[in-house]
Amino acid sequence: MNRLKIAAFFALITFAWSCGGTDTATNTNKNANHANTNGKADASRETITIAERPQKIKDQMAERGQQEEASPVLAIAEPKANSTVNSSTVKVKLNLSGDLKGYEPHKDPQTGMGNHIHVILDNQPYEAYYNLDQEFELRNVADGEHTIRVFPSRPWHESYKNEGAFQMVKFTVKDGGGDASKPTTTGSGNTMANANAASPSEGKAMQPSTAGAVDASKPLLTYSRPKGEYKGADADAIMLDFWLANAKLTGDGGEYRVRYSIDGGEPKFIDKWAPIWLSGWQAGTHSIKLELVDKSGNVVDNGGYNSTTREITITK
Ligand SMILES: [Cu+2]
Repeated sequence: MNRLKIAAFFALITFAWSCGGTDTATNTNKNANHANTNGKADASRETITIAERPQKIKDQMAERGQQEEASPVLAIAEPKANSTVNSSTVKVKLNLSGDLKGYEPHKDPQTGMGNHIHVILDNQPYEAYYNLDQEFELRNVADGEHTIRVFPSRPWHESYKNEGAFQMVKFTVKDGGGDASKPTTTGSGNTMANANAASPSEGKAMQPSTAGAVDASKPLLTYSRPKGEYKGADADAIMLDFWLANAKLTGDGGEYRVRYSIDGGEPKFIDKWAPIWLSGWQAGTHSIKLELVDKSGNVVDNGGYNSTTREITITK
């Protein structure tokens, strides 16, 4: 009993000391740009905390009404599962069904926003697909095995999480003639994957783009957000969102946890499948690591997809 008390006492001291240390650091650097010379944020000098869903998003949800209750279901018509594509240009065709309640992918020309589908080649950052009537192409896809993952998203990039929303196919590009020195692009010319990029841009493509040994029936965490560049008020609270297949988190009655770490800082856990918003970001480049772990904290292996690190840029 005495031992326990002593241990508790020391734990308290350590806690108080570490809190004090954090406070001092925060106060000292309150108005400083915490990005160091290479533009990377320093985890020890920033305090990122969970924030409420921004009012702007709550307002948009209220405006959308019924659409929030939609259950959009996707099917990947092309590329066909386990097919071989003899071209470096891979056409993606999707069919949308389900209880849509007015949900329709569409980009508002005024705001540049709208419902859209997140399309993910291998474990690269997603590409937004707004108009399902228009073809969507992945160009310069390298020879080898690949995966495509898709799920419907809201204008603020929060995914729909209903049954059937998420789909994944494996396919192979063979003798496609892709140029490995050039990036993989979408039909609109956006970079999808670039194994040879000297530095990542827009949080995209840092790893060579090939599929891992992914098993569609095993627990699979799909990183979705954050992505790219955040400016001004958009950086006040940044959404972290993901898709979870074949796994339930502990808070949802399951046995898995989602672990995240910002800028290599202290790991935190998400135990309910829902987006979180994080505030306290400093200007500069930040890394976000997102992992699916078991109760003991071990990453659940599934072709390497269950541990993903992304970079985002914040401009104030
Ligand atoms: Cu999006």
